[in-house]
Amino acid sequence: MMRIITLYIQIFSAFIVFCTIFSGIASATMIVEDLSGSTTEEDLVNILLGENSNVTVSNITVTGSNQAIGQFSNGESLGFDTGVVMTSGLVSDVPKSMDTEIDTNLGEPGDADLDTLIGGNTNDAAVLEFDFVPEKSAITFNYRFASDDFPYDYDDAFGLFVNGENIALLPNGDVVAVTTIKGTEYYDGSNLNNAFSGSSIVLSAEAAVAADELNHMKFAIADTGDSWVDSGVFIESDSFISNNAPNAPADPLCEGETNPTNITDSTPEFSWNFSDPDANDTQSAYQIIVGTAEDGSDMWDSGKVNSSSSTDIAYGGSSLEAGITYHWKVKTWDNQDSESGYCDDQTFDITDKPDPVPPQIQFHTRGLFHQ
Ligand SMILES: [Ca+2]
Ligand SMILES: [Ca+2]
Ligand SMILES: [Ca+2]
Ligand SMILES: [Ca+2]
Repeated sequence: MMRIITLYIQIFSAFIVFCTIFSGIASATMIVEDLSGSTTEEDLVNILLGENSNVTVSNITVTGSNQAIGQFSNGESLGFDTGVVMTSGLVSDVPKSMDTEIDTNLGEPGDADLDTLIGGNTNDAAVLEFDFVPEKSAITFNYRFASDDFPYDYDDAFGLFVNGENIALLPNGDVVAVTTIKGTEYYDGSNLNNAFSGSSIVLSAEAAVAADELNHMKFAIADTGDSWVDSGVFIESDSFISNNAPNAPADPLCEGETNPTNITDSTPEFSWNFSDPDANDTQSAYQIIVGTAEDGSDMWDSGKVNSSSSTDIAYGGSSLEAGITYHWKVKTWDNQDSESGYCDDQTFDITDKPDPVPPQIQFHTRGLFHQ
């Protein structure tokens, strides 16, 4: 009997520990601070830039309510802990529970660029813009669009205008808005520890810019159709960087040769030279595909392999046969995770293996030797 009571106590204790841990995770409330407090516009931009951004910023301006733009922390559920939050309502509403409908008419005007982008009439726009000089000719950063308007289809939208052109796009090329995200693979309806009923997946924006020259960046979010039921965007801290994608890999070789036709190795090795316009960048990953036709991957697709190696990468696909010309190519990622294009189409041929040396010749030779 005592053993059973002890067991019950152990189970109960474990349950308490579990509940404590679980409630600890669930109750890590997001912390926000809008521009009506001590957070400044410069603080927000510094949060986005981080240390190795290779970007210099000037002329920062905010349009809209100073309660609609701010910074956040404790954002782990989003996939990034800290960053900048902008909303068509109140930043102070964002940490509320998911089932709270956040719904503030700020009485602010919309944004003309967003009107054009979404083909509608926007209201309660929150806009952050600045000039910047990047060291390299490309920029990237990461964000999530979120909204309480997903159940209603009011097409609240987010735009990110670099030199006037919107670069906030879904992977399928659509603009970032309620109706373009809802029902797609880019929608995430899970509880991300904030008031919005749903969000996009983490999205990455990229743009070509003029290196060492003045460029202009404008983040804008707004309600569409009316001013009610708010939307927001979370932009990851330290994610705004200037970087060039690597060039296609140079000097692709198979078994140390260009397009060899006499390969006898059933797992031939590939090599290439990593190439990047940014002098000090290095390879962080590669992907090789091998097929029976140009651009094919029916024999082998290595997938993205996180590795700095670019020599002696052994073939790892289906069995190779003689008499077929195989096509292959490789692409790489740099240390800032930007992706190159594939190298030009390469080929190799497996040759019939030479016949094993017939035993009778050895015997004959030995016989001659003994004469
Ligand atoms: Ca909600
Ligand atoms: Ca709305
Ligand atoms: Ca609103
Ligand atoms: Ca680079």
